Amino acid sequence: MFPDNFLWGGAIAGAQSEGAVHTDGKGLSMADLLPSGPDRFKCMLNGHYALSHYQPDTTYYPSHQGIDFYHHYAEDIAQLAAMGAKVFRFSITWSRIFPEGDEREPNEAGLAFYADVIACCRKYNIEPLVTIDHFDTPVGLIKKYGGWRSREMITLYLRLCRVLFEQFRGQVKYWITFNEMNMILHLPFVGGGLSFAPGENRTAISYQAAHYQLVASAKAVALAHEIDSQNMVGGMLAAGDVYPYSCDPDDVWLALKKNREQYFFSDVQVRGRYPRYILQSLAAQGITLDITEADREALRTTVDYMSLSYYASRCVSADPSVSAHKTKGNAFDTVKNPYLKTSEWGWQIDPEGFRITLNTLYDRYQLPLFVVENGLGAVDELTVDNQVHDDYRIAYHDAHIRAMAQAIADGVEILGYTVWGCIDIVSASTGQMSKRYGVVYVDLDNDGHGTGRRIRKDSFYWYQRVIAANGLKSLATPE
Ligand code: BGP
Repeated sequence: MFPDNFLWGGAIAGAQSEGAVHTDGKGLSMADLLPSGPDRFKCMLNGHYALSHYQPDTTYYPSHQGIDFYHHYAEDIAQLAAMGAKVFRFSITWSRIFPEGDEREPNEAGLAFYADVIACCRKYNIEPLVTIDHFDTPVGLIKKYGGWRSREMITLYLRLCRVLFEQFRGQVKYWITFNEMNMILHLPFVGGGLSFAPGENRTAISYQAAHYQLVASAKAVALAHEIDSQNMVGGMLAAGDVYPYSCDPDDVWLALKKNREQYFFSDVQVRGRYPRYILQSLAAQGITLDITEADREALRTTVDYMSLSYYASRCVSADPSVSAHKTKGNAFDTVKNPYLKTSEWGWQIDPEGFRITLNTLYDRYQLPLFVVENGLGAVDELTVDNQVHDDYRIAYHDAHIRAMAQAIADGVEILGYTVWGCIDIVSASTGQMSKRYGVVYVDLDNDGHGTGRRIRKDSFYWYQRVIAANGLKSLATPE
């Protein structure tokens, strides 16, 4: 069913967990500009607005405190060790290492923090899986260079990579260059620190920024291999196949185009060159990217594996009367699929879609996959005797692990599975703590109030059994 060395574990991101927003020399990151409440999405969509409305004295910014992982990492990793985790995915907050983003020398206190986190993982024989950039471009780089619209970002990103690869040589083997690189097309400020002036061509600037990230990612892979041949570097997609709403060829063609929008990123990272469909599509829009011969040479260094987040499949229709009925799914809109239920936040729940997506990606690349995000954001109730009976989350993961087992039986190679938000953290899209993903509850509310206590949910003990049985228990109903 699952390979003996299958890496079961959990995942978090720095900007959603660390807090310590100014501690030990850390600079501001894009995520620190996102308030909770109704203004959050407006800030995610408009970087100028986020920067001009940043009011830390009067507004609550969830990333500023997170779940204070910065001071609780030892306790939190011990929880994961008790659960039997084999791998722990976390991200480097860029502005903790380079506060403004373009310093020549790194902030030693920031490096020391991650050295402690990694040593803690190693102490428990937990494999660190490190995301180098997870939606937290330093504000200094946004203000000075316009984020990833500037080619200069490649040099600055590689300066960060070199420091990390050298500092953690032999202690970290698994790396991810950019979290959900395709997100830059949907949330350019979140994915690339991009803001746009009136009249600017957002598509052209977003694809140019994506190009710079693709070049930076490929150069990071080459650098990682040069510094330590044991390094395994992955790209990452916010994945989830897009279904045609009907067998109408117009729907099927639209679904193919929508899938290409996400697979463009993994096509370049796995095949080492631009697919013709994207060059034709950009040319048809009058867009010519700044791609040098040196860029093309750099892109020929390809990733060692492809990682993905999977929350749900999506659906498209060419019929406006059908496509008007939408629901949410991560940052993507989707036509509501009448065959699927949704979470309390409207995200569709489709374990079969997980099996389909894994097969599609593996058929496309014949490269090992790593599922680095999967989970259910849900409202959890803490009982008076400090229990969380999250059968709904157990059912979600049981169905998705079952689908992953089927994908492996179909022939798909999967390196591991890290449940998203393994410890309750701040939701990226809503800033809420109440949208909980964890198998460990954190006693904080949407305003950051609470004891911060960590409490194991029923799903913690269920997942512990799944890991101990290397997945076999996932096919059993929870005891
Ligand atoms: C992905 C991000 C994660 C995480 C996840 C869940 O896009 O990589 O950082 O946030 O979405 O989304 P949310 O936290 O908005 O519920």
